[in-house]
Amino acid sequence: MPKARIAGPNSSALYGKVQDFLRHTHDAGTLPEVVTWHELSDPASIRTNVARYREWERAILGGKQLPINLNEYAHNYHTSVPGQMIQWASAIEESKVDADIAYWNIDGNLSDSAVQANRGNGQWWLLNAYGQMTGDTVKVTPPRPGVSYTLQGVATLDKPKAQARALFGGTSGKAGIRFDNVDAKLFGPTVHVLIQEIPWTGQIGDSPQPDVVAELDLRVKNGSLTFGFGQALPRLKESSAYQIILTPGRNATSSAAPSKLWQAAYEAEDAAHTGGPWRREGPQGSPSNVGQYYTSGGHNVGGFHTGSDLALDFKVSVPKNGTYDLSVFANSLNTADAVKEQGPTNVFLRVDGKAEQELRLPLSYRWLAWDHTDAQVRLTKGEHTLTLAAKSLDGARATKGDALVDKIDLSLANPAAAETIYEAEYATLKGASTDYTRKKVSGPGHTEIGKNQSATFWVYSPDDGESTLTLDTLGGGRAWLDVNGHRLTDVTAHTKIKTVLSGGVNQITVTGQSGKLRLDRLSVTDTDGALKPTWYEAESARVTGNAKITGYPLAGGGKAVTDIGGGPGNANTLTFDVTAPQHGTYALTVRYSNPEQSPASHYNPDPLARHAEISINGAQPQRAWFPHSFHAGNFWELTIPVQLKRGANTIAFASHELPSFDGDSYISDAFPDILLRSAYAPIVDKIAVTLIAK
Ligand SMILES: [Ca+2]
Ligand SMILES: [Ca+2]
Repeated sequence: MPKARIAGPNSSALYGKVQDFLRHTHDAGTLPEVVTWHELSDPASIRTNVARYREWERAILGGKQLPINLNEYAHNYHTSVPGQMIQWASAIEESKVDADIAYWNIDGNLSDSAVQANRGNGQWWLLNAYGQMTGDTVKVTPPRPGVSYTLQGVATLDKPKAQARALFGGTSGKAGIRFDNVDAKLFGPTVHVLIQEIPWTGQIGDSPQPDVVAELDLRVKNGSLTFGFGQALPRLKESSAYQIILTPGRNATSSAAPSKLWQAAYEAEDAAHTGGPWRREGPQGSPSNVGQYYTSGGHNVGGFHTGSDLALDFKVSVPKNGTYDLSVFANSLNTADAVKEQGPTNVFLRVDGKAEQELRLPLSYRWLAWDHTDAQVRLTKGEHTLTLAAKSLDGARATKGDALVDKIDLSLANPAAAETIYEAEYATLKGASTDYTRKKVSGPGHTEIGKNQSATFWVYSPDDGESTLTLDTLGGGRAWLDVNGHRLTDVTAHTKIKTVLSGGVNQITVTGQSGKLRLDRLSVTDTDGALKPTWYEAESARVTGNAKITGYPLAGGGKAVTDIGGGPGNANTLTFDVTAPQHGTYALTVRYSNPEQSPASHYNPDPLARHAEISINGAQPQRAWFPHSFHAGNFWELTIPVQLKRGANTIAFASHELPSFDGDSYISDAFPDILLRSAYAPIVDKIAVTLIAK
């Protein structure tokens, strides 16, 4: 490999011996091109260790500086938590090094960023916001420079784009954020401000797009702008990260309403309880126990177990009548004896001893890796008791499994924010430019998109299904609209289109065709009724070979199809006969489960993705990957676009072990006793076929 890029010494910490390594490789002419070590420490240590290494480099290499890559950083206490990860990002950015999050848990999830099928947690959205910072970094002065587990941040100024951005977090309560030397020539006397929160949604809990905290215009005073959290703005949360975007405000309008009218969190460990067993567990992850997972309030409650009669009573107080969103942060180990049989552990939710609902608490690959189960409760203004119980009110039903509860989040969505606004001037721009000179635009301005230039939006959908996309333009050109790589329509003037989005994260791109399209914004509303899915149960489809129908309580119709796939050349398939009203592109939504899991290594649990070869009308199959769902009886949805013809079509699922890189050897021949690649498609409950857009 004559052009291989060499990195080293890749030690588990920055040992003093790295000086000997530098001396030797310098003298021998074998210096690596990139110097690497792990920072399995704390954010502040990055700053001091990089400075220490640069001292050695100055002494040994003279003027020469090697790029540094810290190729493992952060622990279970930090990963997934925006308020923690921003502190690492701040130290990495300030030290001007590259770094990679350590792989402590499952593979294929971008080091604890991706969750379920096609979804992201708070860390995913933090990294997405960080990745959208452009221009130059500017100096950030935190209240306690270089001290871990305090308020830290990263800030940038992009002059051609006329945007400044700051990402910060790591503390709770009151804090002031001040921007100094705000360039009057660039921003004008009035600056437009968007403030967002990126909350923690659990290690493996789905997160929507960042919440809007406020959108406003502010006059610059003596070159500065100040934001008072815990004063005019809400108090900071230790587990959240925050973003402030500044743009010129001369012609701005504030179109985005705050996402939530009210919110509060209640710790399970503080809730009253009756029955049992009841266990208050912790302290869990903390700065002195970084190997353990981050847990809200440091503690959780155990005891929702088969045979238990535990009930937790949360006393809540709400400001007005309404339908509130409730998130129960909970966890159970998928391989635990009590959990294995049923999958998700069921508990009963009550409001003031009434209005009972059954909830399914989430599964995980390890105890304490939190996720959330969501529900809605109707509450009148004032105090209420929300109860989580192991027994139903009539005593006829009971918890089966074993689950831990960390906290509940209660919030009231703002009806004015039902439409999510993505301003084009904040989008990821390729070649396109921002403009703030037009009056009566949404937000501070618009984006000009010329031929082959683009603006990309990262759009959240709560589920796989219909949304309405509205593009507001000021004319001037023509562009293509692509959703998840699929070309939907072209855009000139105001464009409204209903389309199927994937549950979780969607990439929506507007690419210039001709002229210069002035794009103001994209707005997205979760709608239904126009693009109706047609569902087909797998147990009613055709199975061949060893593929068979198996009973699962949470499957549609109580049944799903297993054992699709197997050895090379197998004929174990599942084929649906579907009818399409017209020729075109359809969203194929697969409700599936995937229980494929290798025994854990010394610390990595090893769930495996499964793949299906999906053939439409007998054509060359397209391959789709289905992440592990922690249990055969735990079903998720995943959507892929397919082409169907008018009338009768077949959609066939097959699978087999994929060969190694050489194209013809199989890892199962080399290691017959260790499961390394799945030979199976997921367990298929049912599929939906929906016209992709209208
Ligand atoms: Ca807790
Ligand atoms: Ca705009």
